[in-house]
Amino acid sequence: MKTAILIPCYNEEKTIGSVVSSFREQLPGADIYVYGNNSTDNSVEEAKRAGAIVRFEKKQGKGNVVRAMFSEIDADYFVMVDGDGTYPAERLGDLMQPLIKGDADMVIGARLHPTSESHFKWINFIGNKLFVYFLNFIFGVKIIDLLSGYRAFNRDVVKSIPIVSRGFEIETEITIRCLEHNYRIVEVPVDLMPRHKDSRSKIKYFRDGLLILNTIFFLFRDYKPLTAFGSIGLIFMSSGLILSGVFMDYIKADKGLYLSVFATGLILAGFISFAAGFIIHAISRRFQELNYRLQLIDNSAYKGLSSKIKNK
Ligand SMILES: Nc1nc2c(ncn2[C@@H]2O[C@H](COP(=O)(O)OP(=O)(O)OP(=O)(O)O)[C@@H](O)[C@H]2O)c(=O)[nH]1
Ligand SMILES: [Mg+2]
Repeated sequence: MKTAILIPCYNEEKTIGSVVSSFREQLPGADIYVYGNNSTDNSVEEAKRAGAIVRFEKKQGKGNVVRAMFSEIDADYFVMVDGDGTYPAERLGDLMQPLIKGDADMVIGARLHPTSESHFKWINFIGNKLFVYFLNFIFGVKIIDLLSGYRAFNRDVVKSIPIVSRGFEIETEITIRCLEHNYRIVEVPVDLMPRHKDSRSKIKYFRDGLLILNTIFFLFRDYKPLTAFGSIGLIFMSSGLILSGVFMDYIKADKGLYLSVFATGLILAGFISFAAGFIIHAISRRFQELNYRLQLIDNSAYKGLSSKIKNK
């Protein structure tokens, strides 16, 4: 069984070497990949020195790098971890166990688990909590840590979920796509360590926060169109009905022409939103079926290739 450790890293010269070595120590047989993503410090040299396979991706951003890694690298199991030395390599075995046993398709190293001792900056902690509550509320799920950068996947997940994120919204996208593809997600507690004192965070809170919210909204629209457009439709229709009910006497007395036009407009807009939800829902069902067939083709091609390699 082949495992690939994927380390997105941008200007992490202080820690990347020790991250590579500690994962090598945990799993000597694994291939460890670091993608040079226009780092301006010695990250690439440090990663090479520690024995990582170094490749390059010119498009800046964690999402761009993870997309390249997922499409270019092949293995049976994949582990993704940050290059800033904040995640414990010793937890690798616990992360991989549910995959190997066949109990999970993606395992998240949950820093927000009640038993974890994580050192968050207060702003990161609040942001993480808010986003995970919001996701759980609108998708009706119980995820503990939405934004953790420490995850393990089986090959199915890596080779079948589409990734369009460019930056820090990547973890949100991966989580929602796994939920919607019905992949089994298991979360194991990990402790988050503080960043190296001489290294800098790459997060821009406002921009990246908005991108994460955007990702949750748009994936909700794409995967649950009936709920999304149906809720909007319901809000419009009930506002129209309430408005016309409250001002009925006024409208009856022929004084509220604009009001009645507005209320009718709201009710019509509600109907249109409902109808759009139904249509998009039907189309997205067809795409899900297509996706499933493509996955079957890919899986059988991979199994064929693996057995050819074994027979050689
Ligand atoms: N390849 C690549 N990696 C990136 C980029 N931006 C951030 N990363 C890596 O993604 C990981 C997470 O970024 P961080 O800045 O640590 O963000 P964080 O973990 O959410 O927050 P802090 O650790 O508190 O700063 C680190 O390993 C970064 O080096 C990028 O543009 N390209
Ligand atoms: Mg970090």
